[in-house]
Amino acid sequence: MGFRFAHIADCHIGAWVDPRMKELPLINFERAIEISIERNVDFVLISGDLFNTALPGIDLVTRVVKGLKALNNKGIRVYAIAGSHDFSPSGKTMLNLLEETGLIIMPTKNEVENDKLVLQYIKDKSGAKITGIIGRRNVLDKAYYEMLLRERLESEEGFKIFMFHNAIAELKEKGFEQMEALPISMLPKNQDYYAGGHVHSPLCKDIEGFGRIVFTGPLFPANFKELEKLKTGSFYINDVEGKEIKTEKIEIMPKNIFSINLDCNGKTPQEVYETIIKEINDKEFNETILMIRLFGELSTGKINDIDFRTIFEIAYDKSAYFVMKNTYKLETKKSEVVKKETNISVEELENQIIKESVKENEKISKERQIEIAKAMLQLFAKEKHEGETQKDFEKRIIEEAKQILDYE
Ligand SMILES: [Mn+2]
Repeated sequence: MGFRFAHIADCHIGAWVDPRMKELPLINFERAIEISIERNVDFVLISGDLFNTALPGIDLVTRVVKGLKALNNKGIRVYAIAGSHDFSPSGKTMLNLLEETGLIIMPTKNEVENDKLVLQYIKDKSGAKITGIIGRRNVLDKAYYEMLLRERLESEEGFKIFMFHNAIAELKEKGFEQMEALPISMLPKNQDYYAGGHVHSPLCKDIEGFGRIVFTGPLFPANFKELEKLKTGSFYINDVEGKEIKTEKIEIMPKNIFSINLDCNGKTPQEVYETIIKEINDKEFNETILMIRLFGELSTGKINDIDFRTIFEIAYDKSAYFVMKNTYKLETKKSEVVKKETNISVEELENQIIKESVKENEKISKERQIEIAKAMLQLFAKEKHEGETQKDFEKRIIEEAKQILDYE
């Protein structure tokens, strides 16, 4: 008598800002649920980062609840742990609310006995035993692993699943060198399935003495770089017979992707513009996300001299679903200013760029220019209040801008 379960992680619902992109992680979440129901899974695991933030918008929560309810109606259990993203600094998470409603079960209940963290397995109706440790930002969860009474989990009988949300040092792939990670020795040994989250790259590996370790990859890529690299969202479905697990990766992507990767070294903004136009002119972009990445050093002019507005207009006329550009690695000829150091905070970087950009001016002192620039940056980061109309919001921002500029 076997059973089947789905393993999902890193849905990052709410990660994209634009409404059209924001919709895609939701579509993939709903699709993963649909597939899980079609495939008659006994239960679903969600290994952290269901939401991108601790307090996601009501519309997002509603859609997620609807999906969970569909599973519930079919008698499919959902086991979820919180990840580094769906946790506020004070330890609050929307998952607590979902648990209260009975839509999810959090298999992370624990006790501290003689300074040791004791976890209990929850026994699912299928017979699987499930436990886990939540993920925290900045690997704060490492402390839990340090306290963990591993022997208790290692000696338990039956088919055991350990859910976690952290990277494993020995399994880090290229490109993840910077990511903090736990040494594998901190995990309890002798589990059948390690349902991982946190690493946004799919991986399935059997490790001697441990068991099958699976990272699902994001259910929908959470940013430009991930979308460019992975081109799809993914999750896993597992068939279990005794101690045998058949693991199947499922890829889901609601849109096509078309990438333009252009070396702009020695090109003028006009030449860059013309090259992109040539690339897109003979194409249609139905249901396609157009991704434009520019890199290298322009021979003249500024990045903003590239006529992106027309490029975007043409692409949307060719019915692109969404167009995005990335000029992070594009430099202008004289831009010592933007030779970014990676180890400084955003604020420090802003201050540095502002300082290097202000020029001597008869009317306004350098200090005053810096003060204005900083105040303006803060002002433009402000968001609309709950219930405030666009018009009132604009008025408020303009008024505050006038105050900053001392403008009557
Ligand atoms: Mn994540």
